[in-house]
Amino acid sequence: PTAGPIVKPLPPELFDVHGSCAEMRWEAMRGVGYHVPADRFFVRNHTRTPVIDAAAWRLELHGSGLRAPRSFGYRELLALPSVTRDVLIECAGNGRRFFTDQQHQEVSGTPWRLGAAGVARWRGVPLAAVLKLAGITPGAVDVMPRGLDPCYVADGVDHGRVRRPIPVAKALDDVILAYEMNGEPLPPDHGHPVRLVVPSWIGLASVKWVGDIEVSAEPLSSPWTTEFYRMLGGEHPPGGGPPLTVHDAKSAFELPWGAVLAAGRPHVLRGRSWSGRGRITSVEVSVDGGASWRPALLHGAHVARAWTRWHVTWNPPASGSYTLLARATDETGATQPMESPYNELGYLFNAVVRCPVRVINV
Ligand code: MTE
Ligand code: MO
Repeated sequence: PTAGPIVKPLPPELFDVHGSCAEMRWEAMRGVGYHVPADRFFVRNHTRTPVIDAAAWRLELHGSGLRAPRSFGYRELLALPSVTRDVLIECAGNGRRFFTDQQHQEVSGTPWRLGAAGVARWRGVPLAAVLKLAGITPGAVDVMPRGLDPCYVADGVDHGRVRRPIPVAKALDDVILAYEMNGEPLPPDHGHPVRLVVPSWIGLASVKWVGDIEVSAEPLSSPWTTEFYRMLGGEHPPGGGPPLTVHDAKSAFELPWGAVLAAGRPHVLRGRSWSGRGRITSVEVSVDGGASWRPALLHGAHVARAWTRWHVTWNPPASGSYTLLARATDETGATQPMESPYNELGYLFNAVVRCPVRVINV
């Protein structure tokens, strides 16, 4: 047990706290490199961070899609061949607040701005390797990891431990059972001792504090595929759209919300863009609320599964209020729209965000 739902310190200049979750303030990325340091990475907890003894921990694999049950200890996992990859994790609700603030639509859930996303360098064992060692059968269809954090109770209903099936094709593709974040053992808040990292998919798929994995020859479901994390209401089919998988392109400036800048001198506006659908191919910035756009300079554009950094230079001509916009296009040709489709739970907001800036004479 810990004092609060999150273990690490949450200084107000780095985080906005929403109940058991903490959002990164984007100005925290100014002067920081490509990766978000663990002490600045956003935290999305359904309940609270459990503190788990790695030496006593085991990962249990079981179910009708395995020849026999099999378990792995922490040391055993660390002794297997590892991979190290830069992967972005983003909450499906990132940007939710803009359904309300920009589109005047009522949605429920954590009111994130854009700070529920981050890239870290994850090291671990490919889930495919562990599934093969465990004797996954050709008939396996779904793989369901489950966390060791407390059961999730909402409105008096106990939904059990956080868990959600991944189709076997994705599980065997690029999923990692990660035990290191940015070269250090996973910190408690990010899944110590071991978590899944499921590239390009909504953050929920990346189950933290994983304790067991069910491998099944029958399709699996959980409240996280039947009730939550699907598009409900608005133009969506009755009962909701399919369970959410990949996230669309988004962009953020490395500025405080409501930044104040000096007039009459050039400013380098930096930001980052990402998409679960592939590489970012271009980013455009508007400093006049969308009347005109100009290309941002991308820094090393060829990154899948993570983000692309960019900048433009802006010399604000006069004092006053400005709205800065950034919109990215990914390799599928999809560009961030000016409006995001409404859904009651406020998932997958990916419209262009109107970023307020005040320019003053100094
Ligand atoms: N795993 C468990 N066991 N419990 C959780 O509450 N939250 C999920 C996912 N994995 C969660 C979990 C959600 S919704 C997100 S967005 C990511 O973890 C956030 O990962 P982070 O807290 O490391 O940023
Ligand atoms: Mo999430």
